[in-house]
Amino acid sequence: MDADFSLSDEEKKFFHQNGYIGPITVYSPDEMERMWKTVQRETLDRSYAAYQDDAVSGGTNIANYDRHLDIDLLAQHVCNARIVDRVASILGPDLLCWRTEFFPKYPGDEGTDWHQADTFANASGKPQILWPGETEEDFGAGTITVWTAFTESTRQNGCLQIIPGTQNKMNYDETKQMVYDESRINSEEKDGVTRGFFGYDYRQLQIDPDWKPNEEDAVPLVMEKGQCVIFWSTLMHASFPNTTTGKNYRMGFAARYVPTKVRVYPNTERVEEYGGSIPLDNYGAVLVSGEDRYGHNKIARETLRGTPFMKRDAE
Ligand SMILES: O=C(O)CCC(=O)C(=O)O
Repeated sequence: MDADFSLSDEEKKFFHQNGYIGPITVYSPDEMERMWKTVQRETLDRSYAAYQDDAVSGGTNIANYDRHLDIDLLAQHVCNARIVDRVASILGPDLLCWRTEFFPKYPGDEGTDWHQADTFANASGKPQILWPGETEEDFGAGTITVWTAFTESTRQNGCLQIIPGTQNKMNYDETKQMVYDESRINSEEKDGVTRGFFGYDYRQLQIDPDWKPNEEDAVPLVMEKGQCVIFWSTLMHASFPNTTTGKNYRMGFAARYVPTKVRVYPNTERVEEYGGSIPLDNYGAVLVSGEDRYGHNKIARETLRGTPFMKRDAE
């Protein structure tokens, strides 16, 4: 029988209290280094990317969404049993990976603003996921994010930070509008730290404009290359700036999961955010485990190069 990487009862308890679990080793550092070298080279070839250059208007990080739909090693990564079994222990066996994103921090890059994401309407102004019963006005669940360190992630090069236990109360209202301004990038100090949200200021979504995150309770997630952390997107999270010089960049790869009952990109043909815009014609959510008994979402059974996604079989 295949190895089972489900969370133990103790780990589930920790997760439910704290909203995260990790770091967890998915790959050895050597394995990760080899994999990242190949993936990095393959990202340069966009001939099969879901969002073609001529369609990705605006030159922003929206262009690095969903490369698991065309790069085999990333397709394998989102279906990796060490990840999927653990996420299934939280969300149940019928699971979709609905989005992936690279999060680079190069030397000199700002940290990421403190934030929580629920429907991911935060930048686009339109909910990207809705759980059963949720509407565009009334929601409250989020996604499970699995953030894997493709390179070593240290305080100096911009590791993630989280505030444990904050996942059940939103401090931000995603129906408010943030204003995109590219000139903001790397130029704003917040409480003595250079931070931003990829051209937005996340504070614009605060429910109480005078509220501040309790940074005294923040935990830095220092990770070896090949380790991941699993957290609710509604957990308060941020990252440090990369204050190193030279070549010490950190590369995070976030894979986002929801149960099949969730509607992904409801009534949406184009996603517009981060100064860019992508059409969803080539988009599909990936069934990484179990069955889709709902039929709410377009499912990608194979990558855009024709490689089947290796779903984890449900018992
Ligand atoms: O890597 C970062 O700095 C931010 C990541 C993040 O916000 C996320 O994965 O949801």
